[in-house]
Amino acid sequence: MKSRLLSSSLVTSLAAFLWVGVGAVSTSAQPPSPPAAPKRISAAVPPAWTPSTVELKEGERVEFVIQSGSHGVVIQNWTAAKEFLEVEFAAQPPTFPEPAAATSANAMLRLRMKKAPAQPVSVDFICTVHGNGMKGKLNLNAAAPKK
Ligand SMILES: [Cu+2]
Repeated sequence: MKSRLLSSSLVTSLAAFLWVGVGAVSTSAQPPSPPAAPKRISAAVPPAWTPSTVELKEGERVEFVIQSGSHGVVIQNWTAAKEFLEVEFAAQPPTFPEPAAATSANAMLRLRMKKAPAQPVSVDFICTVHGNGMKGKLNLNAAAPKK
């Protein structure tokens, strides 16, 4: 990751950046496959994420949706997580470096795992409304060994 300067400009350029990224990301090693439906994490009352842990592989997506109640989602330590995750959709613009998409809209946030880490990484998230009382985790699978 480059610098703070880059982070601050991400707020305004995020949308454009993402669309460029979606179109431009392809390597000679892997042909692009059609995107599968995103995995789904529901927020409900009493405050909980269901499921609270989701595994992602490179290219997979996860969507945070409100089932009942009022919730938001904050990806913790986004500065590190954004090396592997990108925001595909946010009901409200994320605030970098710690993105928060708090809204009463049904779909809050959709992330795509754009890159696999060399070692498994786990990314914690909490609710903007219920804080540490409503925690969850994304487990990012490590890249498959090169052949
Ligand atoms: Cu909540």
